[in-house]
Amino acid sequence: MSMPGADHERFRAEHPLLARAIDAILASVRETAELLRQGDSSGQVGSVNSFGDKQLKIDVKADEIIFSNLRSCGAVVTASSEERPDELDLGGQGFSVAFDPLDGSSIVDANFAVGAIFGIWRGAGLLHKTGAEQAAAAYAVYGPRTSVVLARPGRDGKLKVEELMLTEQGWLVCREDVRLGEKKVFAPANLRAAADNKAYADFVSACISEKYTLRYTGGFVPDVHHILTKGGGLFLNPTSSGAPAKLRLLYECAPIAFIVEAAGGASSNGAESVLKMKFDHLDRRTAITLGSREEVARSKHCLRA
Ligand code: P6P
Repeated sequence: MSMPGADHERFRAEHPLLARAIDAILASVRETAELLRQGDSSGQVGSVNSFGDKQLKIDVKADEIIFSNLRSCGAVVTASSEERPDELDLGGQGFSVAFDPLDGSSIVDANFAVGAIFGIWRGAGLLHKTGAEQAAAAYAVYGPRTSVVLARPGRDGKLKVEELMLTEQGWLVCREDVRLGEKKVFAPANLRAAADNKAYADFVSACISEKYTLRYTGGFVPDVHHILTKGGGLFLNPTSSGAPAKLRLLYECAPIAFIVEAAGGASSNGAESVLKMKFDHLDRRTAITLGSREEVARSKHCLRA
């Protein structure tokens, strides 16, 4: 089940190992979508991952599916997941992969759309790298449809952002060139931080008085996908002393910011693009605002109380 079409054939010829890693991700997304449809995996397994998050059966199964496909594709040297953060040697050659196998598992039982997030770096090892060094990044949205948004090297060496849709005929390209506009939509995550982060509370009030459209589900991936699908907007996750950073830099923010910036948007940790932040440890978390460039510029001051 590989990437479709003539442009992908050229990409495969120019980047054979990267194409194999991406095919392994597409195969994993297809299997995970099937698992979610079966619906028998949302119960808790009673364990927690090394970050202390309760694990659902679906978290563990999705994690196993991805490691298995990355190992068998032969193009992955090491991989690390939010569920098993120690970098595992997968015996391949070419790339290292970091992933969140199922982001938003806390809303699976409410039957909300959830996602998976993948970052791909050249060479072995992820520690002390930055998001800017990614070779490619992808996220999957498991909603009424299953789709993958992928940022990868394009024809002229620039990054291309495209959307693939899973159909009965396999993966089809449904958007050739995903670009961000400046739509007035906002997705305020970690809203409890507004209780002791006045700048955040004031920013949300300003969005309301300026008649922004609120679109927030509690799932990082579908909330960002809405921004990339509807022509722009802003996802923000500020923090405060009472509501510290929840999103992880390596497994969530860096791959998503790579895709958003490749689509003409911006990201910020309040001071600089999150793609400049080093993975000085694999569990590093960060406040983040990302989306349309102007919206990121006007919101980044409220990221830290
Ligand atoms: P809050 C889901 O558990 C998640 O990690 C992200 O997908 C989402 O953006 C965030 O948590 C939601 O956090 O505090 O707004 O519920």
